[in-house]
Amino acid sequence: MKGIWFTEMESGKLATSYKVKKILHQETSKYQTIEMFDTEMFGRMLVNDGAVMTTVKDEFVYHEMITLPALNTHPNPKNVLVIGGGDGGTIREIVKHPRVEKATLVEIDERVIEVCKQYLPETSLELDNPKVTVLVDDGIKHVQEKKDFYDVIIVDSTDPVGPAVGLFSKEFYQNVFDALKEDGIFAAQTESPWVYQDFINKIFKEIKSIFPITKLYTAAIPTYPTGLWSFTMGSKKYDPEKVDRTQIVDTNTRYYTADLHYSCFKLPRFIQDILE
Ligand code: AG3
Repeated sequence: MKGIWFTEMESGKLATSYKVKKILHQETSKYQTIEMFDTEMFGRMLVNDGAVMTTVKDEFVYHEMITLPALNTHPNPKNVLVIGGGDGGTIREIVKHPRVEKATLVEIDERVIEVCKQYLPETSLELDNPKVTVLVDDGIKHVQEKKDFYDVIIVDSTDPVGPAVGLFSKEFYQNVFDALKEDGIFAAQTESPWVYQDFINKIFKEIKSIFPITKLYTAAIPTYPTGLWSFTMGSKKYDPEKVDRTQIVDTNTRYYTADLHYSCFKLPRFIQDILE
């Protein structure tokens, strides 16, 4: 294949390649390698430690789906926390929501924020919004220190290897539970059901042992390995599938809709089986 290609390797077993128009940035931060490519198929692409984090063309799917099912399930999501997500896409969707008053981003790697402010204005544009506080800090520590504080917590992490491992542990989920108010909701990205069956089974059970209402949902994301992605929601009080339709706000989305709010929880049988 001619020209420059970037290949993401998944578990040493699957390779997905993208034709690169231009290498815009490459560095090694304190935590990881950070690369920005301009790709032919998906536009500018952020890659951390060799894994695609987000691209201009398909980022809306992930950022709408990691935030809006939880935000629209909560009747009053005033105070929202995002752990990870230094590109700002998750924050952008949150501040669009009319019931949100304050959003806090806790990102461990300052360089991700800076590189995205320079090369990904599409996702990072709301990081300077007056409703938003950006903290360069460890999200694990942050939730340990907060009690009964947030309405919604979104964990926008990378894969469960390297710096993000602690964001997929039972202790962490318990701290998230305690950092939420009595009717709080948590949502996290939980990887591909084609690759991470045992992992999804384990963390789903852990979250379920802590949160009274625990649900997995999926979205189709072309630039994450296998293209099918899962998210897990843990809720103390509100059931996302029983939300009154009038509570679902139309925030000018491109993937999420009120119908999809309910249908994303309807799982194919092989995914239901993973959760058993
Ligand atoms: N969230 C990354 C999800 C995991 C992608 N995994 C992979 N490509 N192997 C990135 C942050 C987006 N705001």
